[in-house]
Amino acid sequence: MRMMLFIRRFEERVISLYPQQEMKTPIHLCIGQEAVAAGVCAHLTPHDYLSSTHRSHGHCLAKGMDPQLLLAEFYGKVTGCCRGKGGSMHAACPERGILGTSAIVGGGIPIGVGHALAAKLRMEKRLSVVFFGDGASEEGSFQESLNFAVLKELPVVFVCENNFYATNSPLKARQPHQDIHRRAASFGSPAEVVDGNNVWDVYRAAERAVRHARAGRGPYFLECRTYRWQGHVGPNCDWQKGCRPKGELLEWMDRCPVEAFRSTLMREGILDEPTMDSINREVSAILDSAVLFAQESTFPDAEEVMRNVYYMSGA
Ligand SMILES: Cc1ncc(C[n+]2csc(CCOP(=O)(O)OP(=O)(O)O)c2C)c(N)n1
Repeated sequence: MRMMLFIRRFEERVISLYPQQEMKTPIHLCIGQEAVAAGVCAHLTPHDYLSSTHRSHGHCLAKGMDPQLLLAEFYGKVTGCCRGKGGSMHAACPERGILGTSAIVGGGIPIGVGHALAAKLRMEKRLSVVFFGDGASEEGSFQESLNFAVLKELPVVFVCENNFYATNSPLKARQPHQDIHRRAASFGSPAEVVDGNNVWDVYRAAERAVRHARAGRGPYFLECRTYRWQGHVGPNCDWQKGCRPKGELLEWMDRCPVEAFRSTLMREGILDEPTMDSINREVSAILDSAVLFAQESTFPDAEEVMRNVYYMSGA
């Protein structure tokens, strides 16, 4: 509950601060999709690998990344996770197993499989979890990666966040059926579909997947059906531009993963208002100090441009 709320509040802060034009990065928000990040990452250790996409804030936070490092990166500051050079689409946090996220659609999938291969060859007990979208599942790298992971029995959990859109293109206009897990199963990987807005369902499915991969039985595929509330990129929603029907958005907003879990916990007497208030206050305080840290940090100096960057001199 706390992690889902944290991701939601983190992104709401970004929405409220973005118009000040101090953040030097495009942003792809995951509001509406929090249950997938929280439900899957609850099973991971800091040692496990995670790879992700242009829409990675939730995954990185749920994997334990410090929000200060992420926000400072958005502001282009030297204290950011990539010293201000990566922006929101290229978050990294090696000490939490996030070696780098990729804005190349489908690009993070083979990289995540590579992490799993390395872990297996080194006989390390660590998993690789790969988050990607429905759009990425249509890239050749998806097919090749799945095939290779199954063939080599690699410890990798593939998590497809099927939010039914790639930029503005709906899945139903791109594929004859919407069952991405069926395509994964055809490679011989166990594959299941879950309600990605139900954190408890995601949690239990991820538990099966992680147990399978940790036991050395090869990859496992999860298709989590969910929905993003904001537009593809930027702080605003996009239904007014005709990118998708308002009714569809409202239906999914009615199924808010954060609110659904909060009310279930309340109904079952596991959570009460005072506890919820104190979680809210705690989250707010962490975000206040992260924003302050990011805003007050300095910009990188000019020499930083070439530091840790691979380039060919004279080319
Ligand atoms: C190889 C490649 N092709 C196209 C793009 C442009 N692009 C950026 S995001 C995106 C859609 C991705 O959709 P999906 O994988 O479903 O992720 P979502 O944005 O829904 O989270 C596209 C086509 C890109 N970044 N990389």
